[in-house]
Amino acid sequence: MAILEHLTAQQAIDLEKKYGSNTYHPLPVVLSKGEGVFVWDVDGKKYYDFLSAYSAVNQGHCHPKIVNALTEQAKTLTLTSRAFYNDMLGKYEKFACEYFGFDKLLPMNSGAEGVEAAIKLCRKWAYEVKGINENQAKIVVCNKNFHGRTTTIVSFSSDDTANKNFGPYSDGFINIDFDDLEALETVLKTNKNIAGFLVEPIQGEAGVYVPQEGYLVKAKALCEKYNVLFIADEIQTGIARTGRLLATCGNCNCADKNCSGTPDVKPDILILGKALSGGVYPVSAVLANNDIMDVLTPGTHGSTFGGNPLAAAVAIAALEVIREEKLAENAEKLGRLFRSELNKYIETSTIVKLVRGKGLLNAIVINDSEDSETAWNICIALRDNGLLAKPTHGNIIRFAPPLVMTEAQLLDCVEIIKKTLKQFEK
Ligand code: IF1
Repeated sequence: MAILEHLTAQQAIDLEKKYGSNTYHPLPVVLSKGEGVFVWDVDGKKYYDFLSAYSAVNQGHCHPKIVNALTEQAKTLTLTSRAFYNDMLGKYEKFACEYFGFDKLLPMNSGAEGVEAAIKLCRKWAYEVKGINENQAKIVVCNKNFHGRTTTIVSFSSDDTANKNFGPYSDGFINIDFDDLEALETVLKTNKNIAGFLVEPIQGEAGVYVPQEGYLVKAKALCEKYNVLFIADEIQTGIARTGRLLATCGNCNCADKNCSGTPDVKPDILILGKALSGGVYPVSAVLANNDIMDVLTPGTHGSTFGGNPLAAAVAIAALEVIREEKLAENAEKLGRLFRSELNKYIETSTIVKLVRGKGLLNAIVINDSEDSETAWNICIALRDNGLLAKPTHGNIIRFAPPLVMTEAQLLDCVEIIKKTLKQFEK
């Protein structure tokens, strides 16, 4: 088969099935093009994308400004390794540090690498600044977390599928419940060796769990009280997705004009990924101030691709788009509209229990058992009606469209979702 031959949907699916490692269960739709809030399948059918590659494509598919930054930089210089300087990395580091209000940035590629780097940074700080005895440092994490797929990260996952038979597991993590301040205080009080608290501001994969108002502020205060680093994994929630530049964003000195009310939490370590590149290239980053970041010295961490000029050019453009197109404001406004429209529907619905979320990171909970096929079948019907979404944890459907959506498009999507749900009402 010639590599450029046009594939039918079934051929594409069969190829993946035969030659690809069987690590996913995709919705049966084969995409070949994307633009803004839309994607097209190999037969030319157009869909609203309501997943945005798990919030990587916040700026919309193939955003011209980001793609232009990618192609121009690709023609000039793509990779030098960190053995030499390049003329893009410093520019990007300055831009991103000022943008998010931190002293320094550590560039990585995937989200999981960002989390790994944050864990290493936190531990080194614990030994060299806090004074914990060697190899004794613990990091507190939450049950039902999702932080990536590396051996260390899956070691503290509470999801059987993610971690069963991948042991022996990495030591040094203590799991507590998410959104449970008492549990956090108890663990901080009873253990002198806690280095950090790693948390997602909203638990995405777990089913878009928004913590109670004030949880993050109080958790940060507890961390300060016990001299423990507050590490925010904003890989999914960050970069305008939840209606602000960051879901933890408040009193920080970042550039987000919307950023003033609660929650107002400035993480000690901030991890970003996904939309940091607008979905065109893997770019992740760890940000912290000098008192923490300066524990890393030459040779203690690195990556062949981390901080390459292509990533730097793409990330600057992706962050500029967020600001220029006021995507945080748009996510906030459309998110409110989305939940209020769905809530009206839910009043008389038997199939949907509730809608929850923040900004344009939302989910509906289907009124059926966790192991039922209902959410999957609804997603198939949504696909047939021109909208792509995916169930998470059985009976929950995540809705996270690109943030460049217009109000008219959102209302169009609400109609598609309501029409589809009606097919499943009893
Ligand atoms: C997949 C989930 C979402 C993340 C947070 C770190 C990472 C992720 C908060 C790791 C990644 C992705 C991974 C992706 C599916 C997706 C996902 F369902 F698995 F949990 F978004 F909800 N921290 N989440 O959400 O980043 O190394 O993947 O770049 O296919 O596994 P990564």
